Amino acid sequence: MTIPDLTDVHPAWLPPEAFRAIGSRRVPVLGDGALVETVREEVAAARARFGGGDRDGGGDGGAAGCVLALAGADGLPGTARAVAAEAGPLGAEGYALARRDGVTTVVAGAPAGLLYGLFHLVRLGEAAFGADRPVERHAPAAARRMLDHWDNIDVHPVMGQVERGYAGGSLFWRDGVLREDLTRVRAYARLLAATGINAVAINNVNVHATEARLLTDRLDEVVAIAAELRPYGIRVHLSIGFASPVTLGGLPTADPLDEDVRRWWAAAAERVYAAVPDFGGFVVKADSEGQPGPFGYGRSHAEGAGVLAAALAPYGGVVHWRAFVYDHRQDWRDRSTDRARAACDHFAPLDGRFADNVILQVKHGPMDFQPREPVSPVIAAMPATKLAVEFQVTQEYTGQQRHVCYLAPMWSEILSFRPWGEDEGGRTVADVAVGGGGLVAVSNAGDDPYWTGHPLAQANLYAFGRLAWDPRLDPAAILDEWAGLTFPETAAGLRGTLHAMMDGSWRTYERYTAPLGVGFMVRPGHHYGPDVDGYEYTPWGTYHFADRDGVGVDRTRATGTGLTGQYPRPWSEVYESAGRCPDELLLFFHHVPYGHVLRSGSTVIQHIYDTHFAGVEEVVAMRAHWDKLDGSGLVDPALHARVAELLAEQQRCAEEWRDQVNTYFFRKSGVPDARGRHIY
Ligand code: GCW
Repeated sequence: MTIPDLTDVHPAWLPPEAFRAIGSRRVPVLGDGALVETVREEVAAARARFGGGDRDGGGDGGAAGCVLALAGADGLPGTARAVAAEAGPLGAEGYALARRDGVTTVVAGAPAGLLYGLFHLVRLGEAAFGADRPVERHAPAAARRMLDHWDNIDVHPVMGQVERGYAGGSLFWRDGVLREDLTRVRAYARLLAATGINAVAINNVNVHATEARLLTDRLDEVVAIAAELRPYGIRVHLSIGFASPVTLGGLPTADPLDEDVRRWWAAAAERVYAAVPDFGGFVVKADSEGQPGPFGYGRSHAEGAGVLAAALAPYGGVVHWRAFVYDHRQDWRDRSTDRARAACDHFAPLDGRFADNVILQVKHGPMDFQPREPVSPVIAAMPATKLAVEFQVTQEYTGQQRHVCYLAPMWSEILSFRPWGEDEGGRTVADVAVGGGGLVAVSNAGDDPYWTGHPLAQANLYAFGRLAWDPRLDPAAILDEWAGLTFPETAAGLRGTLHAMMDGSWRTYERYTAPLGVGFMVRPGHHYGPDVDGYEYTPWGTYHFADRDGVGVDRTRATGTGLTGQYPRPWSEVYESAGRCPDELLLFFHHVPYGHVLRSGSTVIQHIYDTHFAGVEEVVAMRAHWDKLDGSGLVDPALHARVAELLAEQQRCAEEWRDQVNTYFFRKSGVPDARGRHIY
């Protein structure tokens, strides 16, 4: 194995410099196993660059040295033995870190833990080699920390190479074929491992004809990608088409209860595991936005998932079954259908009926990755089912990687939300996910030289991995970590600017786009920029119902669609009441007059005006912060130029949002801005 060293691609959070502290020391690596080998090679590459070993010699790592070891390794030095004994069992992925008598020790119970321990040392840098440190234990909260790629093999006529991808092409495929050189995939795996990610689904959940064949005659491509991800502890998962027994197998049906169908899936899984023994499992989008599913055969989603689960079970594989099921051919005139209710209506009755190796993958909100939604009611409704919570790192609805929008504060808020209030021991969304199927997110990476299009969007990818490892981490602290690694020589000078620009950027984005949780108002299809009525009379179920008197969706039990009744107390009561509902979700749950007074004291209409003016001003301030860095030497000029150009677009787009939203509501309501600002 060679450590990928790409010169034409931005190194993101693993620039060579980040390895200086390790590379300038002698660091014995003790233990066996493929991932220990990766650690050994990482250390060797760092030493080759920074000349370690000539300075601090000695079996224990020398006076200022370091030991990385498996707890049971032969020849474990005394200090490491003591640290291991003190740390106790560390699990499959945990590690312990200590510094005493001038030696920094990382011990792990298993090879994956040693890899994560190495990257922890990278994060600490010189700080790992200073004063003594007592034994600290680290282990991931969730066992599976996964990224989904919505990559296509063939360039889709509408969605392109990567559906909702804003960072160039796919890292895996180009124009219908697997890339010949997969070095970047290896480098990607390395970046992900440094954040704690351990599973990647490589293809789009909308499985088209070519991509379906990854399961059968294109399996060698899965083998090749798995080989690049494996050295960094990442398992490959595959999105499959539910109708594959028909489309690939030539069977007359894909009915999950049909014996031939069961046999077909079992044989398919057997072939996959023969080729990829550590294969993770299947991801399935069924009966959703045109994808086939069990409904087509009169079967439930538990039965549909069951046939796949049975096929994977002998090998320890899992099914990620997506809960994103709703009627996308709704009649906008039909006021009784509510897309936000759909997932809970479909899935809650199935609680307890899914096989053990099925994970129900639930989008964090009841609609669709909007910048502001309540937490999905499914999360509290299925105590007997393993749930994974799904986030969208790719910024489909949050500025498409042209806008700075640091999403960790949103994810963190969701993860710490208590669906039962103080009941149920005050359990949080993170507790549900961690105790169930873990966390999953749609990746924002592509073949762009900065990986994520917008260089600052790298922070979102980094932060997702870190939050999946530990959902309690503070988003601002994650930003510091990311900045420290990404800009190792200048982070101290950059931190203030990055915090000023990024900490509040999600709320800034929320301010200049759709107000008070109402959502959408985006241009149909590509979803970039404003179009207040763009989806209002479409079949997609995403409406705001603005008229001359008011705006918002009545989802109360009293007079609306009854979504509030899908939540347990206290939220079923809080959301039901326009007076108690948090302002930021008011229009998600209520249709109110423009003069309705918010909890903040402002009226709805004045809030719309104020936040839209403020949102643009905040973007202007962001630009001023960034402009000050020009010529400062703190960031590479090319990176500076790329961000500067994107900030100009962000401002243009934010102004467009402001002017369209304000004008629209001024014309509807006839209420002037109390502060007399210009509305068109
Ligand atoms: O937000 C919507 C996107 C679709 C996507 C879908 C999903 C992959 O607009 O592009 O399809 O969500 O999550 O399945």
